[in-house]
Amino acid sequence: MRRMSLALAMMLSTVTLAVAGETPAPEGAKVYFINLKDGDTVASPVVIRFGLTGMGIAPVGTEAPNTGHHHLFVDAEPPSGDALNEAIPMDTHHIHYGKGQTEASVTLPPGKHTLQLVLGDWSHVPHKTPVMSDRITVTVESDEAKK
Ligand SMILES: [Cu+2]
Repeated sequence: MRRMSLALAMMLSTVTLAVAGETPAPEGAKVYFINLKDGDTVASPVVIRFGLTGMGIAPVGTEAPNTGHHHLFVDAEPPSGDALNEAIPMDTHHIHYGKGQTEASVTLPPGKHTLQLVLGDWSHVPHKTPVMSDRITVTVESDEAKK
């Protein structure tokens, strides 16, 4: 009995591994910034609206075809290599919108920042054809400039 459940557990974990990084994205799916473009100057906190065409939004843990949730990369390199098959890190440079949010108010320190949207699947892994926006640079004005 014990042996059987171990075998079952191993089988399940193999299945989970095989699924990671394998979620397909439909051809032509695009994620983009609705209200920001490269070179914009913004005030912090900045409301960022996330656009998605060709796919739908689903919260974390909901596995449905052609869906995912948004991730905002702040001053972070685009995912490449092994990272494309792994869950997107969760830290100040990689913000997850796992409830299915399509906009967020983001606080950024003054100065130049790069922003990029990356769609992740139900387990935070980029899709098999990664769905990523252009990486844009925005300048956050200082408090002085706002006066
Ligand atoms: Cu995520």
